[in-house]
Amino acid sequence: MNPASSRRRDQYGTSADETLLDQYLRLRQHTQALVARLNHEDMAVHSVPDASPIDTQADARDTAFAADVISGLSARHKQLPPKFFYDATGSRLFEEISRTDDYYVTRSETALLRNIAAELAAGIPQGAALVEFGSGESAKTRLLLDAAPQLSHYVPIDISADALDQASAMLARDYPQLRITPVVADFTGHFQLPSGAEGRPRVGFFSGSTIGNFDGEGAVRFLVSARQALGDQAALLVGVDLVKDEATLSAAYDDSQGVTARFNKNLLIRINRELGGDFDPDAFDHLAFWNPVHSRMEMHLVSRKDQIVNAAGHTFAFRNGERLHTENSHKFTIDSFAQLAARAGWSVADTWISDEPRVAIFRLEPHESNDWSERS
Ligand code: AVI
Repeated sequence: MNPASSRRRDQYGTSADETLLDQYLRLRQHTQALVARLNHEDMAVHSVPDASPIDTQADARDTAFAADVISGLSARHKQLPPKFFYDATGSRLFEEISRTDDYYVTRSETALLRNIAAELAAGIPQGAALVEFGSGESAKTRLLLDAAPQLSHYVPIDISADALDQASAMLARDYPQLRITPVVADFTGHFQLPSGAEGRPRVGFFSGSTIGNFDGEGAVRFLVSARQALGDQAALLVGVDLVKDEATLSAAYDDSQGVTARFNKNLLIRINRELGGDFDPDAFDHLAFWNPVHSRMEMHLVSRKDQIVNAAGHTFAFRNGERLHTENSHKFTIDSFAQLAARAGWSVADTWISDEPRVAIFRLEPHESNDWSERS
């Protein structure tokens, strides 16, 4: 019997696992009931360019966070979805990462976007809506907005209300002719666009290699949802990180200034604050490594000792050296990404590649045949 499971039995007896499962299932049921009550109008945020985005799903998201923490920390291989990195501090730390010398992804992609902005803009129809998934501080968006004044609507979608709030206010000031309709939503689940984006051509924008944070099935699900939300006449611009040498990748996910380590540990601080946890972030080490089998960088938090941690009303045992898996960041080849897109009903219409360290931007268009939904 391993020490973690014996400790858990000592404290809770055999029924502890059942209790955990019961509580998790109850929480899940509660979350599903909350989400089920939301209708199309609730999911959309009505256009108020210079006001804070309306967040109608906050309760459901809080409950989902607790449920995911309980199930993720109870699993045999402890894990948490990376979407929970992005509270206000996490979003700020991510912006800080993207300014480090080691994290090339943002720098390479921004330079590429700047070079090809006119070409991208030439493919955007008059009066189109730009729909951005995971917009953050919308820094790269400005390159598109500047190059494509024919855009009439901008729909930034982000899980972080704080980031969305600030970015929308700044954009409303700088692009007064643009109708901005921010949406606070978890776009890894089902989402619908606000009514302002209906009846006009739509261009999706999913930059920053965020698609790499999904697993294969999650990426296909997202691309299918985007395909449904954007419609048949849409285009989708996707920024993707490419497979490259291990040293460059490892430095990017364990930067010499330690910002990525703080970003990773901030997840524990968020659990402490929002779910009454008592994690000691100093009792965990940041770990990042290349997994060639799955073509991805992985991030983990490694327990520095045997320890018991409380969070979300539950108790979790960590063994010395035990890992909590916090993020996968998949890296693609041109072919592997085209294959992924095809599974979701998209064809690659154009590909642009940056200077070293190389990232790519794909312009996707719906397959001509209409049978894409059956393949999802
Ligand atoms: C947001 N996402 C694409 C980043 C990535 O590269 O996977 C998040 C990140 N994790 C560590 N550094 C940056």
